[in-house]
Amino acid sequence: MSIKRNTLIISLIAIFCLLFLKGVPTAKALTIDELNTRAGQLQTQLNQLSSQISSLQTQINQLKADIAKLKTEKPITPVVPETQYACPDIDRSGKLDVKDFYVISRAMNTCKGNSSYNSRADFDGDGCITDTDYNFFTKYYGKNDSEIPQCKGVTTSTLEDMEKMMASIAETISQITAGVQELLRR
Ligand SMILES: [Ca+2]
Repeated sequence: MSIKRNTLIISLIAIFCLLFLKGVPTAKALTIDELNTRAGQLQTQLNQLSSQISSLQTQINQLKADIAKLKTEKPITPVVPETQYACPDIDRSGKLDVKDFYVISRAMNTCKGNSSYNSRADFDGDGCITDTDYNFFTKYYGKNDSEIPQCKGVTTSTLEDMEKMMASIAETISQITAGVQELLRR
């Protein structure tokens, strides 16, 4: 009785399994042509990806080069139009003369931080006294401030300035005199 029962149960399970398997759709086998088409599509996608990767690699290399360049180069300062240059009459005497020439000559090829740098000779304000400043200076050399657009509205030395300068010179002379007297006492 028990064996018959078991056999019945196993048979039922087997029937269910067969029915179930029959109901599951099996993957349809692809034809050679379909496989070829799919392989072609994959190849195209692969080529596109390779192209994109290559393009990205180029951009990354360019960025790396730009970063390396920025690290080695001096900070980029915006180019100031000549109309915004400072008045080249360095000592504000009212004329571009040999005294101004002397000042810019001494400061040539120096930058901020250098003891010979003179901000008054840095007409374009880029932090260095370069050929740009010198060429601008020579363009107006010998002219009066009234003929130089960049000097319009710039006050020339006043009597007050002269007095200050004289006072400064007098102070320096008295310091030197004191120093000499100190040396003579020893
Ligand atoms: Ca400059």
